[in-house]
Amino acid sequence: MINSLNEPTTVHWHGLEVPGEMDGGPHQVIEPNNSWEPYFTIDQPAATLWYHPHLLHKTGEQVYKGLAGLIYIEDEVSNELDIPKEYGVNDIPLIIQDKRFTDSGKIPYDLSMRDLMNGFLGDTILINGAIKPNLDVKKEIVRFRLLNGSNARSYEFSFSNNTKFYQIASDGGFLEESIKMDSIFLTPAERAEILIDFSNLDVGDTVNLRAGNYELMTINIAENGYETIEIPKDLVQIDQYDRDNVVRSRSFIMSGMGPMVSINGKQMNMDRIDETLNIGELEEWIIRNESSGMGMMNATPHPFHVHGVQFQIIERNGKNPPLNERGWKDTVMVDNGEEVRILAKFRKKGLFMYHCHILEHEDSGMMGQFLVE
Ligand SMILES: [Cu+2]
Repeated sequence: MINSLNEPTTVHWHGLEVPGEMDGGPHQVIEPNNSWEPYFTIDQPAATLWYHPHLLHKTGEQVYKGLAGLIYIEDEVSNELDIPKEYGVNDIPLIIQDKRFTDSGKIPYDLSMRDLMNGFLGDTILINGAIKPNLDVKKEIVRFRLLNGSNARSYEFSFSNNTKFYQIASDGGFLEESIKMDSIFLTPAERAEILIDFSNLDVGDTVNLRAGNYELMTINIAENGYETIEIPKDLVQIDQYDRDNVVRSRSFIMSGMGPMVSINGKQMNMDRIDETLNIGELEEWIIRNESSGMGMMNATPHPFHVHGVQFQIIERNGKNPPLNERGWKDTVMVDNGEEVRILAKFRKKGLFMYHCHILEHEDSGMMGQFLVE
């Protein structure tokens, strides 16, 4: 990684299970005109991951200005699944980010008090850097890999004409079964792979991808497809963690507002290790959002991200998580007043971060460090 910027940066592999010193967190600073040569072995299932900077107090600005992209992991399982795989043709990445443009087309990152409270919310939503693009597809099943790469905005994605789709993967890989959906909600940093069947439409038809009522992209059924495949029901086998095997439980309470956001009453300190845990032990993390506890009206949901691991959600507010949250996850939305329980087994040693993925909250200090040894 060569840093040609005139400021320091880092490159974090979001969702990858790699040793702490290869993670690209706030400790792996690349100074201007310097380089960083991380090396690691990929040993996790096929997934759609991403990379972005993780410089202390500067992540929001650097991601906002454009330092982000997708990483695909493929394996025997993904190669053998009967799903679309042709990049850019029927296997299409969709990175969604919101911006605020000036009249001259610049995107200054100037935070108001409101931005510090809610996170930076743009007024224009981009897909792969384009405003309301058109996409030509064939009359066939198409796979979209969605990344909410926004600093703070969450989206409820759906398609026009009440078009249904099937979610086949979450943050860290394929779900056990495809799940029929009307819409999907993604908070910042969350990913989803979906399949949508255009084979029942006619050439010349259009379908819109929406976020709420906002039309994001027009999909044109431009030509006939070549082959008909069925959307598979069964996808992969996931070894479900057993709660009886939990060695240790920890609580993470997210609270505070704006510049005062904290986890367990603490703000990020590079010189303080907040949690120490043992490699290979199954842990239960109980994550609560108590930001609204002060009676604030506009408290926000906090997407909680853990580095160096893919985890399983076992409970959302005392209930089983929804079907599409039963696969591998590295980021979980925790709404106001919610409690989410996850099970995680850490397989790599080193120092890692956990934090809110609203980047203005992270930059304000809503982050902590854990050491796996
Ligand atoms: Cu937050």
